[in-house]
Amino acid sequence: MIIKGVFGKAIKDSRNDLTVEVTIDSDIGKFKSSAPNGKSKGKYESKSYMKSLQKDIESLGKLSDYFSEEYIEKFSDLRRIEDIVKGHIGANTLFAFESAVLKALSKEQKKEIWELINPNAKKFPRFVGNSVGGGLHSSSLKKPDFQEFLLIPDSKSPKENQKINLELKEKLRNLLKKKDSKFIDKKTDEDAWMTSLNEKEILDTLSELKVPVGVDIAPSGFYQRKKYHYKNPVLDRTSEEQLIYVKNLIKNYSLFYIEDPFEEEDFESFSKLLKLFPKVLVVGDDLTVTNYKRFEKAMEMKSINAIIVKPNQNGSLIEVERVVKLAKEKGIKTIFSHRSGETNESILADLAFGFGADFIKCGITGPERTAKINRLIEIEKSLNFNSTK
Ligand code: 2PG
Ligand code: MG
Repeated sequence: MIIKGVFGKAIKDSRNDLTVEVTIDSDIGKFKSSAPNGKSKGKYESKSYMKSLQKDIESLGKLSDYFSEEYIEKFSDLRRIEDIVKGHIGANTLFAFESAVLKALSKEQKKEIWELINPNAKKFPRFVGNSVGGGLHSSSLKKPDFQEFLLIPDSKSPKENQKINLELKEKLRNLLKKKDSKFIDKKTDEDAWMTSLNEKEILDTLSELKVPVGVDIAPSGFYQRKKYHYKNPVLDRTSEEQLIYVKNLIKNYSLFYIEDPFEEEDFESFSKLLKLFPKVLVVGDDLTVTNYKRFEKAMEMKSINAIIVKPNQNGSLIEVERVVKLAKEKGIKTIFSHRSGETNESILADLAFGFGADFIKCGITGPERTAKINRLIEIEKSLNFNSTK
């Protein structure tokens, strides 16, 4: 496949913020893809745009001619594109560009996108569904300080996983209505329930659902000057106090999964927690930012046993592949994840399935979230269909 031209365009994401859409013109037609946008971003994430979205779009235009020299035929050829654009565009633009290239290859070779990564992929990721939210993702005045409360049903089937999550999320609406006098059916950025309850009250409620649960604390949004500043109720915690608090939550609520329990520099506290709870998933997101070097450091320090993989945190799908490879070598679970500002792009599902992700973190409802979920269900259907043929 030969790329004849590349064009960028600004489009709106689910939060109404601008994000980038990239179209490639190739010898077999036009293909486009878009990138999501984070709000609670890690300090060490790759820059979404080199200087600005507009400048990235201009840079793509200027580079357009260079790609026609390259014949692209497999996933690893993305590296040649990266060599050309390095230093000229940011992570969001690169991710959208590479996704569009994969779509073109998939069409040309009559293969699914996931097959370009691993034609023998079989395992479906288990769902980590965001059901209730707070922190930077909630516009409510009174809200939980933790960013996400996650439902993690134990099923190997995407269809079944989604059915369970939808039922549980509906049940949760009624439970929250009873407990939260301010509950008004409003949703967070990721289409999870907004509430004025605090994290303990929410975890009490979730325990009634009898399903494995997790939290994404995402404390980078409320950690300043060496303290965690809680607002609901108002209380400051030092790192030591945060560790004790998290320990108690894991014990009292039998948490299955805990993402970013500490701020993004604190590899040590992650290690202490993992040592105490080797069976709980201690997950790095802002800590590791899908970056190979940060991940290596987390490995040296024994800080995590699971890692969030957000392709646009890095931009390069070649680097994403390296991160996933390292995770597999080290027995670290991978969680492919959406961002809070999403588009209708569904490629995350193909990447998660192709790379053999253990989990996929996504919202449960809303068009941008269900685009990914439905794509996984579609892959499941196609494989079942082929195996019964
Ligand atoms: C997170 C993400 C996605 P954001 O912290 O895990 O849920 O949030 O996209 O805002 O960084
Ligand atoms: Mg996170």
